[in-house]
Amino acid sequence: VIRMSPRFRVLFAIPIATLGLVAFAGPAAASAPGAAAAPSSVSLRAGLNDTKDPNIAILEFLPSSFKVAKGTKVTWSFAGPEPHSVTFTAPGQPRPNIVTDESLAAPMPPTGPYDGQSFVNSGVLPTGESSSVAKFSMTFSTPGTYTYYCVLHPNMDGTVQVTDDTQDSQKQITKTGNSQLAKWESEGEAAKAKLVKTKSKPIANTDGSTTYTVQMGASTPHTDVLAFSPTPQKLKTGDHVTFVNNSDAPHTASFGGKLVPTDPNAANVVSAVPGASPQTLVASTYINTGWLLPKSSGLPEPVRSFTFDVPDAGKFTYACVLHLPSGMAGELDAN
Ligand SMILES: [Cu+2]
Repeated sequence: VIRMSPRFRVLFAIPIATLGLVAFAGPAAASAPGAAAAPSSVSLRAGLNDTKDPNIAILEFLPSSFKVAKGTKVTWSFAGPEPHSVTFTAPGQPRPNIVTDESLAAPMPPTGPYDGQSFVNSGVLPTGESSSVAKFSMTFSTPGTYTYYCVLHPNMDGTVQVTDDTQDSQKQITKTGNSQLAKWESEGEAAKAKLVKTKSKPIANTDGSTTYTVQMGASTPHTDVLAFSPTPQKLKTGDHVTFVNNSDAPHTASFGGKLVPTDPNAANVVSAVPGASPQTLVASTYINTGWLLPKSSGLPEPVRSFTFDVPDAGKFTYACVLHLPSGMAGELDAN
């Protein structure tokens, strides 16, 4: 046993105490054992369209859930073209839907770090025909689990888990988001392949004309296919084409080429123009189904359908105003 004299103990004590003070006051003290150093910001995607086929909109946050430490800035990017929102409701508040509340298109950002007690909304992004990626950021102040959703796609929801000090790395968030994206893209591509093979079901009428059916889009649990099923090949003067919405999204079939409005919420897009089904097509005239609501609305098929009579030979182009940015359009060629 080596005994130190009282004088030596004092000499040793000074540097150790000094080191201890430095360590306590320095940045090392912030890392408790086992806690990863918290990055100050993370980002993820709020849906996007399939990079190989813009007709396929992925209706999921990528990833659908992640974990952050309080104080971390979270940024959602909206590449579109199908728009989405990041929307948090206050405790007990029902989820408002843009079909019944148009004001949800506008942003209502948090006034400071978010504690889960108020309504917060990114608004619908990206806006207009902008091709740039829109962003929305917020910081969480209070540990807990917060769910959020998209006001346009009520089944599209995500979860943020806020902790005191642990969180997923940006690398983990990106990796999980990418693997979910690949899965949902395959799901959407299979549904698109099926939609483009859908026959137009010709029905022979007693007057010698034929009525064909065109399906408006298709839906899977995680995607919307924003395309029409193939238009009839043998369409003749006097025939009829019935558009029917059996998908989970609202759609329109709007004829008139450049006369078709681009704002989905315009009164002459929401309502049928010039009136209820059936309507006779007139070249270079705006004729619109109005919003045909999704199958999930519970409305019977005739209410989700609209018939056009084809009076003349010619080409009649049509588009869905709600999904123009995703390329939802078609053409009737009558002989
Ligand atoms: Cu549509």
